[in-house]
Amino acid sequence: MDGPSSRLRFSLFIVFFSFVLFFVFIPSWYRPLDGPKQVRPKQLFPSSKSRIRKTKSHPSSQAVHHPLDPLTAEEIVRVRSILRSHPPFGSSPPPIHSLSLHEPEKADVLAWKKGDPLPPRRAFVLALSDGRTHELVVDLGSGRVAAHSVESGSGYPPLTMEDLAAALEVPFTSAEFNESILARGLPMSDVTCIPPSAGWYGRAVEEKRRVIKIQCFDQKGTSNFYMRPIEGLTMTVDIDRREIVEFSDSGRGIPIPKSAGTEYRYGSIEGEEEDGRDTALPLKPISIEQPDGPSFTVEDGHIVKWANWEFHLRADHRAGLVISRAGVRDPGSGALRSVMYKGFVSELFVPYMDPDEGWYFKTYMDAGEYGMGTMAMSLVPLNDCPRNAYYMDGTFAASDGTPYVQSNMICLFERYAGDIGWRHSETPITGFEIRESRPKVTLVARMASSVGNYDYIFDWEFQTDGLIRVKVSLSGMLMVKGVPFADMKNVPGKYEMTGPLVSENVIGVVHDHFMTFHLDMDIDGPNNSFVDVRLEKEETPPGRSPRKSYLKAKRRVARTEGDAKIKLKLYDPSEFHVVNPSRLSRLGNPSGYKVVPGGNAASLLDHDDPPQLRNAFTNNQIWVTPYNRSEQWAGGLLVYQSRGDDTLATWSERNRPIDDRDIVLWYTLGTHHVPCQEDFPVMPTVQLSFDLKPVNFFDSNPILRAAPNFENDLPVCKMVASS
Ligand SMILES: *[C@@H]1O[C@H](CO)[C@@H](O)[C@H](O)[C@H]1NC(C)=O
Ligand SMILES: *[C@@H]1O[C@H](CO)[C@@H](O)[C@H](O)[C@H]1NC(C)=O
Ligand SMILES: *[C@@H]1O[C@H](CO)[C@@H](O)[C@H](O)[C@H]1NC(C)=O
Ligand SMILES: [Cu+2]
Repeated sequence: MDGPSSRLRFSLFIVFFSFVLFFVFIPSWYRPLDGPKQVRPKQLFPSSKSRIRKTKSHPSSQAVHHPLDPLTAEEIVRVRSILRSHPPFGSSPPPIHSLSLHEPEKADVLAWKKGDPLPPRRAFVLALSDGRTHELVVDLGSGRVAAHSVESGSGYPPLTMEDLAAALEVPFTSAEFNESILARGLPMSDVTCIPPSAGWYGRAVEEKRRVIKIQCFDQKGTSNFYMRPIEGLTMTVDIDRREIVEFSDSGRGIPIPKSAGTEYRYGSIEGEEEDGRDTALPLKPISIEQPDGPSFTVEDGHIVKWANWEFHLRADHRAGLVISRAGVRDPGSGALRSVMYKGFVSELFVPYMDPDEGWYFKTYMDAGEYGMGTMAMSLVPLNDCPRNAYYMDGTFAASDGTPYVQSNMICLFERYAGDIGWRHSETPITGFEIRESRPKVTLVARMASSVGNYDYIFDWEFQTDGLIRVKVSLSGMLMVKGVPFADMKNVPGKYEMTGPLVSENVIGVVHDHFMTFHLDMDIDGPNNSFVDVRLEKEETPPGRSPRKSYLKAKRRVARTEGDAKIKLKLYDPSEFHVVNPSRLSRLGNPSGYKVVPGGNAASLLDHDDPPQLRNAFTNNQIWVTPYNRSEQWAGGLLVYQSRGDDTLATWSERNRPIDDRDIVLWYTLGTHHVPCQEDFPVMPTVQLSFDLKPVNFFDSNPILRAAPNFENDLPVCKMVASS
């Protein structure tokens, strides 16, 4: 194939695609790049007719087949009309901040079998009226509101797109803002702003109203405006009254960093340096071919069946991607055995480490404040997911209750990364001539969420040996701070640098990322126990052995929540098992899965620091709670400006029994991020993961009988001349 022309075709494709992406991206985050003209929220959400796109590729996605299927567009429309005739709301219901499936009782879902009538379809709605959060359960069958209460705890529901869009307009009507921008010599048309959440610090200005911060950037000469902060300019905006309640401008002496070198779009970066060298990497195209098609099926829109796995997959506006009813087939009995009732990312916590006026509040809780699904844009085919991927849409509700489709939000694909499933070869000295090896092929369900500057890629990777790897990859832009220095040698010793210089006049502020997963493990049924299998050093009595010490694995079953608050320790190691004490293997071992931590980090903030209080669920890496359908969101149901009165940490204070009953495992994956020059202008992905791995679940290696690859089964695909 002719190299340069294929590259041209590729770049045309990318240009086309980035146009599409840009178009989709406008409603979600920031003011359009063509300047500060007024954008009415209504324009951002066209009527349901134009937003509902019935995709030909997944015709069944709009019908309901399973109790856990997400609400369809038709159901969302019906919820809206039921709310409109709900007397307390009159004909105009207040803005809807959350509208999603109200899951049937777990017992009803477990009892349901394909072909049975579905349990009643219900919607769970959070609406905000006069600063009070209304929690409603809407019954679609009867057309009635089945429950309606007004929340009394602290915090507000997730922000709506309209909240964000409206808040972004506020500065552009302010004379003070106008004056600040003029003083910097900037034309208003070059200013782009973002709406970071304000956290909660108990300040008077945050009381009894919803506030958000607005900070701005100079977007001249780049699409990567994040790298050009107008430092020191921070506004606190009352979201509902649409007015600035605090204005702070302390950074007029700090230059706006240059635009050169900040661009990252393929079509905007020259492939050749001035000296004529082609700086593109010498890599030939790569793709995985499946000449016989994929080995998985997606039945009824949401049931994924692949190899020995079966699970329900759906999009959720808050969690992004939800895996339910995951089960694996036992190679011995052929039975489908339950592993996990439900798994999803419950909350994120991203605290920045800078106490300045314009920075202290940056302690984001992305799932409960913005919504990981709400912020998940369409995946980029061939790049976000390989050619052999299948795509699934998300159907969500806008704040006026009209449905819209987040197309290609989740992808599902088989992955062959050249890894080995198991192997053994025998050295000839034993007299055996053995070379046995099996390839490792896995199935990945993926979603990528762009919460402002950052991109979070969530993978649930299923292996045929029963292991589930949960992986989070971080990419996107750093949240950077403007400083007066272009070079380290000019930084005065007393100047407080809250992060390394990553470009001229730009520091990447040190911060953490924590992702807390809700893992409702149901190993062979709901009643499970959590076992801490501690490795302890034993010392040999003198004379017994030439060895002085060895390790012993000691099992301790956690009786109450207090026994299962785990801080990871390298020199006091344990395995963490979830077992079914009444399901014993052939050998009498309880059937189980263990959570296997990978690289991780813990929050080092003071426990009484307001952001840590609100995110006290990161005080331990592992928690175990008894199942309670109301306890889904680790940071609380209402997270925005919450005070930490409804978190996993407060629930666990009850110290409830957790032995041999339905339990939920919570795992927090984290990293400290000390930025470096390579993170500029866009970060290469950083991957973090943990595993859920069978332990005495199978009677022996479940992939013993897996076939090897043979040359004949793998035809080499030849390029067909097509144009
Ligand atoms: C900003 O200030 C300029 C110069 O004083 C003025 O012409 C313009 O109308 C102002 N705009 C707003 C939105 O106040
Ligand atoms: C379930 O959790 C909620 C919130 O923590 C709590 O109010 C309720 O009492 C719990 N129910 C049971 C049965 O423990
Ligand atoms: C699980 O344990 C509870 C008691 O904690 C018991 O009431 C229930 O019947 C058990 N369920 C099963 C499926 O064994
Ligand atoms: Cu980071």
